[in-house]
Amino acid sequence: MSSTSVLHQLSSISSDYDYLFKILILGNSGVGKSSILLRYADDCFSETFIATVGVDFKIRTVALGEKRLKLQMWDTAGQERFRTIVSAFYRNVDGVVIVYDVTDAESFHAVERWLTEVDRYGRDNVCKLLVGNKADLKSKRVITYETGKALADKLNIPFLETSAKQNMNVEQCFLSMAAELKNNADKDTLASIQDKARTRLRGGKPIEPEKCWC
Ligand SMILES: Nc1nc2c(ncn2[C@@H]2O[C@H](COP(=O)(O)OP(=O)(O)OP(=O)(O)O)[C@@H](O)[C@H]2O)c(=O)[nH]1
Ligand SMILES: [Mg+2]
Repeated sequence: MSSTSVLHQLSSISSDYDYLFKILILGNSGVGKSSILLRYADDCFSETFIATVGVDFKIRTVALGEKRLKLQMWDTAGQERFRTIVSAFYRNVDGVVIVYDVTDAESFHAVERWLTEVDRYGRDNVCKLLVGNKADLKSKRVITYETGKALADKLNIPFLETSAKQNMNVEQCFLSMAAELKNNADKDTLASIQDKARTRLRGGKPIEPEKCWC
């Protein structure tokens, strides 16, 4: 997050938002990444599966307290043949949502591989969220809530189950990510102000942070 988030905030001055965050949605093909985004951005759902080609994105601005957060959400193709193209989009990402399908064990086992890609191509301190989608398909479920939660706990990342079809937890998914991104950006801004204050020298001695700003 660090400097980029600070820059985001600076560049947003006098624009229609206070924060701008880039969020990448990752996971195997067919887990419902596009459906989750379509539900969140346009409140629609389609049973027809049209695999994403490369990447696509949607924007939504949300209010959090008195601040406006502009979320730039990148929907990626899960198919193997797009892996190289997609990896180019990890750079400068603030948050990633890793999605698996609760009816598809292979998509669940692929979660750690997606996270390895994030670590390899993304920057440090990317916010992460694990999502088990298609929770409405109760009779076809093979990954229990507890199994998903245990993996998230092991990886030390938050976890949600969603249904794009039934509009369950979809809003929550992006709102919780947005809240965490804002928290981190605020911490970064504070740390950067304090750093600047500490490095200003007067008579060879560092000035206490509060004295720099009076
Ligand atoms: N029952 C149910 N079906 C879903 C849900 N979400 C998505 N689907 C279906 O799953 C299929 C795949 O959904 P997509 O959103 O296109 O999957 P994707 O992850 O974007 O796939 P790629 O673009 O190939 O990476 C579609 O037929 C959707 O209708 C859900 O929550 N419940
Ligand atoms: Mg898609």
